[in-house]
Amino acid sequence: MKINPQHINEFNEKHIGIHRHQFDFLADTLQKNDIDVNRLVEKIGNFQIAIPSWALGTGGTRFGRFPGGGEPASLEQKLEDVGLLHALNRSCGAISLHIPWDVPENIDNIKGLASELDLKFDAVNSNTFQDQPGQKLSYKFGSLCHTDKAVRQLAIDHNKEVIQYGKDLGSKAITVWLSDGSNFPGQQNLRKALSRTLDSLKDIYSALPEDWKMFVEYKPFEPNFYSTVIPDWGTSHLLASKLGNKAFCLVDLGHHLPNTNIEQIVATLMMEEKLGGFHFNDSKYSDDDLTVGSIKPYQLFLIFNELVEGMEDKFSKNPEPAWMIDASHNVKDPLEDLLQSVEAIKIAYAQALLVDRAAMEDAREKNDVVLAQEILQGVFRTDVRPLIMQSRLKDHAALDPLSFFRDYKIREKLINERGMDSYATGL
Ligand SMILES: [Mn+2]
Repeated sequence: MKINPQHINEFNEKHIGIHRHQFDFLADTLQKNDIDVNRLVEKIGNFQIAIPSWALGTGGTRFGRFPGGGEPASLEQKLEDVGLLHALNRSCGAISLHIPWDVPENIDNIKGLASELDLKFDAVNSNTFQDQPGQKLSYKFGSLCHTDKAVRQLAIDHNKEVIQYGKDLGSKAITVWLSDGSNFPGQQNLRKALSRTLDSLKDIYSALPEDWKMFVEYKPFEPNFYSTVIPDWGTSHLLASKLGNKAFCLVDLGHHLPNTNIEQIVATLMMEEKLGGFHFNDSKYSDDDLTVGSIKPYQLFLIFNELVEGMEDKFSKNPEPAWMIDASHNVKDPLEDLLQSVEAIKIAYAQALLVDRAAMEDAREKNDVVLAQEILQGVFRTDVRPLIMQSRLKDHAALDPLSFFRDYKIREKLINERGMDSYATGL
């Protein structure tokens, strides 16, 4: 199904009155503080977040799955769902594919559909954490780190194949996340496992086109519970540094132990010009894959504060990171969840843009701890939603995408079209 632009106009007409009132009040206040509101709104509108193909279906846990119907059953339908989101908020102009869940059968058709929906292809993702039907060798005891050279080669070849699919589609990066590790002490020679992983990554890296990037993701545990080969940002950074200047670290918010200072990791990686990609989600305990900003919105803001600080520093050579949501859970409508996630990201980004950097630095130079906190929290407590709505209004998106989704019964229409039993490939 497609969104009729006329319906968006009608919807916005209905809500424009209250929006104007709220926006004018905020814009007036900001302008009195010498903030260029038009520039701010433009920046917020330009910020695009890629949607992963696996977030479009209901997620599951090892205990079960409760799909709500109308899920995309093909790659074409996944693109259509991201197209729907993008039409609603004009902020999801890219999709991140996962091979082999999303192998394109006809590249030209897929590219044509993507351009029709105004979508780009973000980083492609390889999968060596599960065996595929008919696969001759198993990843049960690892992939790029495996003791058997033939298994390592299978995983290397798969990654090179993923790069080839990405080249055909116009992607510019590959994300490598490994589940490799061990469940029990003594199971794995930790030093050799890391060394073999580095060698395998070097082989994949050699197949990377000149204008591509490789993102090395890390995770402290799960599915392996004693050790993972790339457990933390330090190991990811070590590998990315040894691989070369096309390799970068990828920070996934859910891939940290509780209370890790993620904003500091972001700052460190940006200092080293090695922050390449970002996976947004939220969690209470670890890799919970909950809606971005649903549990720790202040942490999200503090992370964006460091990201914006790094991005606005004209001396920083860190490339603009690839932004992507990486979440998938059991109880919400996946499209509603993604709309909420994008909104939370935009709110944190907009707030970070509002931080008075000069005043912050001044407070820091004077060791005025109280003032530094006041500046940060003053921004965090500002309701910036009218700025985000204004950017959507300018971009012909829905003022309130979630309300539009419900008012126009989009899920019901998708269920009518695809049925209750359509199933999205993924976890
Ligand atoms: Mn991730």
